[in-house]
Amino acid sequence: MKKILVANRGEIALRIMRTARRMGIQTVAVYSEADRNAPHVRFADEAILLGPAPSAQSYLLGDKIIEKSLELGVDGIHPGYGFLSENAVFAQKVADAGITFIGPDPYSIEVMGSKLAAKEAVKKYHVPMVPGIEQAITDVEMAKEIGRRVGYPILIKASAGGGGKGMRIVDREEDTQEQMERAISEAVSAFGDGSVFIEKYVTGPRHVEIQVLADRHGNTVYLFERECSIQRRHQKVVEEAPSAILSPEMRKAMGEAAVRVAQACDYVGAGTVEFLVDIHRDFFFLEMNTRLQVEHPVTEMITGLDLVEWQIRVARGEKLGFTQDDLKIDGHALELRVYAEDPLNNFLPSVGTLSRYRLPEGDGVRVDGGYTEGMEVPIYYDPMLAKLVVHAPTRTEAIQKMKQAIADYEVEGVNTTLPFGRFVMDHEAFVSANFDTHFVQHYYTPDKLTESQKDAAEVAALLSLKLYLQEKDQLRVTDPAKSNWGRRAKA
Ligand code: MV4
Repeated sequence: MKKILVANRGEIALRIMRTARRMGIQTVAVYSEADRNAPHVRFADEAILLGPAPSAQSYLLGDKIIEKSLELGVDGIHPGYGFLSENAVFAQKVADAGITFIGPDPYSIEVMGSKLAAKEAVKKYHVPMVPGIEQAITDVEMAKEIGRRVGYPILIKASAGGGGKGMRIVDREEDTQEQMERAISEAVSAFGDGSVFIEKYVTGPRHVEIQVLADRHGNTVYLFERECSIQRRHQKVVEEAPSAILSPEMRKAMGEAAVRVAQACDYVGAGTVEFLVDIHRDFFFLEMNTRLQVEHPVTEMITGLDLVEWQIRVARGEKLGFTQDDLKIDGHALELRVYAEDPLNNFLPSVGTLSRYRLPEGDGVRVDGGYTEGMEVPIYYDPMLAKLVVHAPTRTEAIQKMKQAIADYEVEGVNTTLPFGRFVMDHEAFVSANFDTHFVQHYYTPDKLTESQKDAAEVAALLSLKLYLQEKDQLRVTDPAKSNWGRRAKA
């Protein structure tokens, strides 16, 4: 493989091209009119303008991307995440053009793109699944029958859905008909496919996913787990590896189940198997993501592997250079997604120009980003500025390192989720690892952020006062812990 085109933008396009260049492979960027001066375009050896800013007129133009690839002699296309990454038709067209798709085969993408086809495929592989049915259902009486069998609440899910789209909770039998009609009509308008199925609703679950890697020679390994429960409205905000709640036995059981899911769809490359973990620490297969995920860096930090390098090597037909027994977890990694969103205003996108933009650095600090000072945040795409990733020997040290990195991260011109990240790092439930997917819902309100900012400001004020008094050697210093106005700062 001599030349790779990256069919993506922003931080992930840059991150993929960096590895390609290190491997001595030429890089081709694609871009929209809004991204003319973007770092991923500047970094690439060659770049192709696709069209106007909206994705449908640029980054989603699969045929145009293939046509340009053929003109430039591209021999591999990496889709990144989002856009065309889980489009089986695109993957097939790339292959038909004689170009290597750096990802799984179209068959794997197609099977895992349908929740029902996925359940059907993994059924014979002894993978735990949530009690429910594995067929599309339209009959309300049958739905009620299943509800009685598994117990309410139940969850109606769209087969074509994913990432939380097209789900409806049913608390009582009498609501079944109404919710089912809604679920079907939502699925039809969102996906053009009204197939829905039913699962028992798992309350207070954690979201734990397993990274897998497979070659074309029958070798599949798991690269341990990522804990992704800190999310809001199905948008992950903080991820970590390993999960603080998995025992070595559970890690092995989940890892081996994930490998079987991969084998069930003849998977090749890097993929992620999502599980729900309930309060009894039982785990259930949810779905498989057939792409490189946003949060892959935490896995890279604890395994020492470059996942993009292995995607490329496997796509070239190489064997995995290691076995499961060679893999060990080294330390603990955390990732904070830094979005240009306002955590004080319902996380609304915060557009503007990065009038000041300075990144934290240091040992065990990694920033995967696609922005520099002076750049504007475009409204057309995901507003993620960067992923702030830290790696330390223990979870406690990783949290400390993340707090310092957040403090060192300077952004002016747009609001970001950095203060929200500090709120998470400071929260007792996060520190004690006692949380589930409802963390944000349960604990976060905008006033918590202003409170903790005020607390921090008060502590700082007290410290500087104390230093001032000490230096001046005036009076006898009152112990701030005993004074009235110090009490709030300590709370
Ligand atoms: C569930 C569930 C509870 N019970 N399925 C949401 C995204 C999609 N991948 C599946 N999701 C869920 N499926 C059953 N039977 C709760 C969720 C869920 C969730 C899952 C992972 C991460 C965050 C979540 C937030 C809300 C609900």
